[in-house]
Amino acid sequence: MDAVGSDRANFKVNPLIVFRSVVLLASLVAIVALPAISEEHAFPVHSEPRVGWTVASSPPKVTIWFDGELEPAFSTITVYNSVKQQVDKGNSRVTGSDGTVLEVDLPNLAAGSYRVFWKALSKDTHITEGDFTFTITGRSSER
Ligand SMILES: [Cu+2]
Repeated sequence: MDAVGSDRANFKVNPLIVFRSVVLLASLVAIVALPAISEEHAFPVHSEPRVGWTVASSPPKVTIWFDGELEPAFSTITVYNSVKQQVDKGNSRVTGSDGTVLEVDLPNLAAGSYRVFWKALSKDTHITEGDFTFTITGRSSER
Protein backbone atom coordinates (compact mmCIF):
# COMPACT_ATOMS: atom_id res chain seq x y z
CA MET A 1 0.00 0.00 0.00
CA ASP A 2 2.73 2.43 1.01
CA ALA A 3 4.77 1.41 -2.00
CA VAL A 4 1.91 2.21 -4.36
CA GLY A 5 1.40 5.53 -2.62
CA SER A 6 5.00 6.59 -3.06
CA ASP A 7 5.00 5.35 -6.64
CA ARG A 8 2.10 7.67 -7.37
CA ALA A 9 3.92 10.50 -5.62
CA ASN A 10 6.97 9.94 -7.79
CA PHE A 11 4.88 9.65 -10.90
CA LYS A 12 3.50 13.16 -10.37
CA VAL A 13 6.92 14.59 -11.17
CA ASN A 14 7.10 12.90 -14.53
CA PRO A 15 4.21 14.65 -16.31
CA LEU A 16 5.91 18.00 -15.67
CA ILE A 17 9.10 16.82 -17.35
CA VAL A 18 7.09 15.33 -20.21
CA PHE A 19 5.15 18.58 -20.53
CA ARG A 20 8.34 20.65 -20.68
CA SER A 21 9.77 18.34 -23.32
CA VAL A 22 6.61 18.60 -25.40
CA VAL A 23 6.61 22.40 -25.14
CA LEU A 24 10.25 22.53 -26.15
CA LEU A 25 9.69 20.15 -29.03
CA ALA A 26 6.63 22.10 -30.19
CA SER A 27 8.65 25.32 -30.14
CA LEU A 28 11.41 23.76 -32.21
CA VAL A 29 8.91 22.36 -34.71
CA ALA A 30 7.22 25.77 -34.95
CA ILE A 31 10.53 27.53 -35.59
CA VAL A 32 11.58 25.03 -38.24
CA ALA A 33 8.14 25.06 -39.90
CA LEU A 34 7.75 28.86 -39.93
CA PRO A 35 9.59 29.72 -43.16
CA ALA A 36 7.53 27.23 -45.18
CA ILE A 37 4.22 28.39 -43.68
CA SER A 38 4.86 32.10 -44.14
CA GLU A 39 5.92 31.83 -47.77
CA GLU A 40 2.50 32.75 -49.13
CA HIS A 41 1.79 35.67 -46.80
CA ALA A 42 0.71 38.73 -48.76
CA PHE A 43 2.80 41.81 -48.06
CA PRO A 44 2.42 45.27 -49.62
CA VAL A 45 5.06 46.15 -52.19
CA HIS A 46 3.81 49.60 -53.18
CA SER A 47 1.01 52.03 -52.45
CA GLU A 48 -0.59 55.08 -53.97
CA PRO A 49 -0.41 57.52 -52.23
CA ARG A 50 2.98 56.28 -51.07
CA VAL A 51 3.69 55.56 -47.42
CA GLY A 52 4.30 58.83 -45.57
CA TRP A 53 3.88 60.83 -48.75
CA THR A 54 2.60 64.39 -49.02
CA VAL A 55 0.28 65.13 -51.92
CA ALA A 56 -1.06 68.46 -53.14
CA SER A 57 -4.68 67.48 -53.63
CA SER A 58 -7.10 64.74 -52.53
CA PRO A 59 -6.27 61.48 -54.33
CA PRO A 60 -9.30 59.74 -55.91
CA LYS A 61 -8.48 56.47 -54.16
CA VAL A 62 -5.94 54.55 -52.10
CA THR A 63 -4.33 51.60 -53.87
CA ILE A 64 -1.99 48.99 -52.38
CA TRP A 65 -0.16 46.41 -54.49
CA PHE A 66 0.64 43.11 -52.76
CA ASP A 67 3.13 40.34 -53.54
CA GLY A 68 0.48 37.62 -53.43
CA GLU A 69 -3.11 36.85 -54.32
CA LEU A 70 -5.70 38.14 -51.84
CA GLU A 71 -8.90 36.64 -50.51
CA PRO A 72 -11.45 39.37 -51.45
CA ALA A 73 -13.93 38.73 -48.64
CA PHE A 74 -11.42 39.44 -45.87
CA SER A 75 -9.05 41.97 -47.41
CA THR A 76 -9.86 45.60 -46.72
CA ILE A 77 -8.58 49.17 -46.70
CA THR A 78 -10.05 51.84 -44.46
CA VAL A 79 -8.94 55.47 -44.31
CA TYR A 80 -9.30 57.74 -41.28
CA ASN A 81 -8.76 61.46 -40.77
CA SER A 82 -6.81 62.99 -37.88
CA VAL A 83 -9.81 62.80 -35.53
CA LYS A 84 -10.30 59.09 -36.33
CA GLN A 85 -13.40 59.44 -38.49
CA GLN A 86 -13.59 57.01 -41.38
CA VAL A 87 -13.45 59.01 -44.60
CA ASP A 88 -13.23 56.41 -47.37
CA LYS A 89 -16.28 55.47 -49.44
CA GLY A 90 -16.52 52.02 -47.86
CA ASN A 91 -16.10 50.22 -51.17
CA SER A 92 -12.78 48.52 -50.46
CA ARG A 93 -12.16 45.81 -53.06
CA VAL A 94 -9.60 43.44 -54.55
CA THR A 95 -8.74 44.24 -58.17
CA GLY A 96 -6.05 43.51 -60.73
CA SER A 97 -5.93 40.59 -63.14
CA ASP A 98 -4.11 38.44 -60.58
CA GLY A 99 -6.09 39.59 -57.53
CA THR A 100 -3.12 41.21 -55.81
CA VAL A 101 -4.35 44.82 -55.70
CA LEU A 102 -6.45 46.30 -52.93
CA GLU A 103 -8.14 49.70 -53.31
CA VAL A 104 -10.80 51.97 -51.87
CA ASP A 105 -12.33 55.17 -53.27
CA LEU A 106 -12.03 58.50 -51.48
CA PRO A 107 -14.30 61.54 -51.51
CA ASN A 108 -12.73 64.95 -52.09
CA LEU A 109 -10.73 65.25 -48.88
CA ALA A 110 -9.72 68.45 -47.12
CA ALA A 111 -6.12 69.28 -46.36
CA GLY A 112 -4.81 67.25 -43.44
CA SER A 113 -3.21 64.04 -42.32
CA TYR A 114 -4.84 60.69 -43.06
CA ARG A 115 -4.12 57.17 -41.88
CA VAL A 116 -4.65 54.11 -44.05
CA PHE A 117 -5.34 50.78 -42.33
CA TRP A 118 -5.05 47.66 -44.45
CA LYS A 119 -5.71 44.02 -43.74
CA ALA A 120 -4.95 41.28 -46.24
CA LEU A 121 -5.95 37.64 -46.14
CA SER A 122 -3.72 35.66 -48.46
CA LYS A 123 -4.77 32.47 -50.24
CA ASP A 124 -2.96 30.40 -47.58
CA THR A 125 -5.38 31.96 -45.02
CA HIS A 126 -2.73 34.03 -43.25
CA ILE A 127 -3.60 37.59 -42.32
CA THR A 128 -1.18 40.47 -42.61
CA GLU A 129 -2.11 44.00 -41.59
CA GLY A 130 -0.62 47.41 -41.15
CA ASP A 131 -1.15 51.12 -41.48
CA PHE A 132 0.52 54.19 -42.91
CA THR A 133 -0.16 57.88 -43.21
CA PHE A 134 -0.24 60.38 -46.03
CA THR A 135 -0.80 64.12 -45.96
CA ILE A 136 -2.81 66.38 -48.23
CA THR A 137 -1.51 69.94 -48.34
CA GLY A 138 -4.55 71.23 -50.21
CA ARG A 139 -2.39 73.87 -51.90
CA SER A 140 -3.85 73.21 -55.33
CA SER A 141 -7.43 73.87 -54.16
CA GLU A 142 -6.76 76.90 -51.95
CA ARG A 143 -7.86 80.09 -53.62
CU1 LIG B 1 1.03 32.76 -44.85
